[in-house]
Amino acid sequence: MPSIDAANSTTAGGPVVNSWNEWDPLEEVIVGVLDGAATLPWDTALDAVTAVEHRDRSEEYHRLRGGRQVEPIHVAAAQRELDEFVSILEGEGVTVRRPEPLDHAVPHATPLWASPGGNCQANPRDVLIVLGDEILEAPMAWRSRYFEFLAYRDLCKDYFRRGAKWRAAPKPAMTDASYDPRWVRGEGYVTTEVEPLFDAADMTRCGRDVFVQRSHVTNDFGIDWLRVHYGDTLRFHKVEFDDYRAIHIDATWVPLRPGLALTNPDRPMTTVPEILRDSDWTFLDAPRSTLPERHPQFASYQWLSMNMLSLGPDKVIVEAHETPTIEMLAAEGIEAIPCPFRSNYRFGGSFHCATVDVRRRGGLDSYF
Ligand code: ABU
Repeated sequence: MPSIDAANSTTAGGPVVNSWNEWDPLEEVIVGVLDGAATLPWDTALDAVTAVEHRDRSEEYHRLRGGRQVEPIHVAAAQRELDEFVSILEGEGVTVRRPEPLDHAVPHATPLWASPGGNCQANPRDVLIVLGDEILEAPMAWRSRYFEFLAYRDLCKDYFRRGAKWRAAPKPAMTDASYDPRWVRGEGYVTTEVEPLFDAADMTRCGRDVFVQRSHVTNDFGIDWLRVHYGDTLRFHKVEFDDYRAIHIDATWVPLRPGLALTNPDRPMTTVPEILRDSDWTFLDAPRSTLPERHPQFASYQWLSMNMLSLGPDKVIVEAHETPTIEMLAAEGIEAIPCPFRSNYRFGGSFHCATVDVRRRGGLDSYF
């Protein structure tokens, strides 16, 4: 193993892990993989984030297929898109790293619970977040996602050996006490407060200020844990939105550069931190998606049009069919590189979900 001091450098001589916000120029990124993906098993936690429009159909599908390998026909189209996404990134000079695929189509269990299977490693954003020069593994909140961190362990070990800080939040017990049996759709959250829970994708970073969504997968205990562990450097602001199936902030509130964020017109912010009330930022409602309303998962996927990846403050990768979004970005002086990605939505997200920005060129700053 190389010594930490000997290896703590990039080609440019800076830190190997460095990312303070969502928009600084991107140098290195982890992109998820589809190999080993399984269909999520049905449980209360999945029910809570399922759109009411297709809840019954989803329950039937996940009860039947949950824990089994995703059908190859669904993987093939998504893989072509993912390959194109990677070649765009590499063409832009970004170093792309990939996780080690795990087989999720196997029973998952601890001494406290069992699940028919796992999920996938298509969405590293949910599991890992870079806060400055540190990689943090999120505790997660679903039993099906409990072991997903293992897919990223080789990468984390490599970054650590090369000088990065690496921390894992406490692994939750995820007993029945973590899920509210009296939870009712549209009223509160399915996760309780017995232990810290969060998915990394409920955070969005704006330098010293990090906004964290209280959602069905992130609880107040989890937000408190973040405040205690990073409070010397970062300020964590709890946000909530009018979204009965809230999970992850990256199709709801998307900062694009200092002073400009995209907002979701269907999900107004209901818990607004002081720092946003007095800010001079511009909040632009994202255009509606061009995804056809007849799409069987329209209610779940329509806002993935907002789930873009910034290559820099004036360049983003956007889903190729989203012309209104591309035009809106152009009007703001932001170049949108189009890439088809809709076949990847069934794995849970779009470009932001499918990545973790490991290194961006830039340092810690305050933008509010
Ligand atoms: N991370 C995916 C979020 C999807 C949504 O909020 O609609």
